[in-house]
Amino acid sequence: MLELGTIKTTIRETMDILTIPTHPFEGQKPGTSGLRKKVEIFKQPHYLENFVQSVFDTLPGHEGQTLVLGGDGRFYNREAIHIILRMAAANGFGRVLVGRGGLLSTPAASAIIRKYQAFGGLVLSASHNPGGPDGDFGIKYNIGNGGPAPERITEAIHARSREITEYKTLKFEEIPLDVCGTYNLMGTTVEVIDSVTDYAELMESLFDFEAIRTLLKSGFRMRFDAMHAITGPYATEIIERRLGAPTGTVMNGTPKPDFGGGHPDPNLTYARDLVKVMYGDDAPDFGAASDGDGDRNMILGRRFFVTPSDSLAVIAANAEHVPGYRGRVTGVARSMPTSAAADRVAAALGFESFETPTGWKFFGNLLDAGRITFCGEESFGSGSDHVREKDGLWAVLYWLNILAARGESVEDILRHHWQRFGRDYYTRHDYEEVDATVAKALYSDLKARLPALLGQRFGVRTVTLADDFAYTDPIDGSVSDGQGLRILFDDGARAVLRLSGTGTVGATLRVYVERYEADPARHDMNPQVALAELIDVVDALSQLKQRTGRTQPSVIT
Ligand code: G16
Repeated sequence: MLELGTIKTTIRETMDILTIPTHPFEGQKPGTSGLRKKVEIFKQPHYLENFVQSVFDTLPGHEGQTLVLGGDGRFYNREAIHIILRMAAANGFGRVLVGRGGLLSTPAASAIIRKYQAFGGLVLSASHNPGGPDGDFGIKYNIGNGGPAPERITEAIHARSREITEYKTLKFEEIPLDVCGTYNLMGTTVEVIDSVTDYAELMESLFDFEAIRTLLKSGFRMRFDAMHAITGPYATEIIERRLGAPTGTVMNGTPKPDFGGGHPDPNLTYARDLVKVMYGDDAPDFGAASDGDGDRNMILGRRFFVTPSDSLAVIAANAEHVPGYRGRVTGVARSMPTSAAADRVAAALGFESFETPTGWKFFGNLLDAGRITFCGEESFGSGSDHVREKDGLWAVLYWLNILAARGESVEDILRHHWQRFGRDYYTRHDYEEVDATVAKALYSDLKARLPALLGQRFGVRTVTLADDFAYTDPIDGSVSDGQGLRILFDDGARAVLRLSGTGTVGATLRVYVERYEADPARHDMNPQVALAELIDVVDALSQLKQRTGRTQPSVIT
């Protein structure tokens, strides 16, 4: 290990660039969406710096270019922003666009990278994971198309982090992050920008704001839960100021470093405040929530939950109501564990559909090539080619646009959708913070059993395919294997088991099951009942409950 603390100095213009010796840290491997760890790990001397330098070292040609920088405002965001600003200047970036207060939602960061044709961006977030001193922190690099870096880049960053011996920074007072303006950081221009206006204008260019305004004036009531996270200022500007919803429509709208002590994950378990309103007496017509960094969304009607898989299908099926998408849908993509509902829409309406591994980065090539217009995941993410991230508020506005155009309730829209395309019953069971060794053994044991499952019968179903999902990108031919164990049955039902790539404690096992039901007379079942048999098959094959010692999943979505 190198001795830390010996500082070499060189001169760049009028200031000292400090070259700080360091040593590699274990485990700086980006997961499904960047590097996510406990705050205390990130706060170790040199930890964040090593990762950032590893990113810069793998980006040839970044000198003189523009970097976008911002985060979801969680604990340690501000310190991290200053560390990165100094390093970006010392590494020769020409300009850094930083969100005011160091804040940028993930979709806004993507929009800013694209609008200002930046070289790339660093987004500080651990998404929906809890924040605060004992919570999680995270960082990821987005490329010039505005999307998460593809695997070949994240692998190069990881490789670099394993051999790093020094990083560059400089001595500089902190620049004032809370005031928009342009500052000279010893030769690098730092622009503190307000991304809310840019983002709101992008949304106005896609949706029929006039129709939504009329809807909101007509007695239609809605609530949006920002979960004390980054979307608050964006939602307040768009939903309350520009669309005229009453003050208070946006709940928990002030971002807090610890998300008010909550878990900023928009699902029925964690978005408690919203769920209480939407399932209470006198519930509004429409409810929605977004997560820590603003890229996830949950859609609710009055006492009615829309699964993310169904939401994507409804979005794809209703493009003719939405000005930004009318007449120009080329295709739709979903992650492998997401239900096949969107595929059915694509087949019926005559556009392409794709099945990619979990992770938004896998949509980037298809979007860039114009092969898809919409994409989404079961993990409460949906988006389009307007940016290269999933976009929580975008989905909410898309739904409002559909509601305004169709004049039906959320529930009626879903019921009519199922009548037309059939219903894909779907659920996901998560087992969080499982002992990592137990989880890995369980996973590899099931994987080893897969070949023997072919042709086996489970109740009314026979296995037609059992494999570890591998994906060949149709655009660049790159292959990503080991993406999740799947068991397909002859009636179109399916069970999937994956290890999450976003948790920070132990391992999270995810079980996803679905089955198709064409008959509208059978569209009223409780999904947990409709899918109980399939859940039992996964449990019997993997011995999940016995091996993990869990009787219940931590979260059911
Ligand atoms: C991230 C990724 C998504 C992925 C989700 C869950 O979302 O961007 O593509 O579906 O994690 O991944 P996993 O199942 O591996 O935990 P986010 O909102 O956390 O950035």
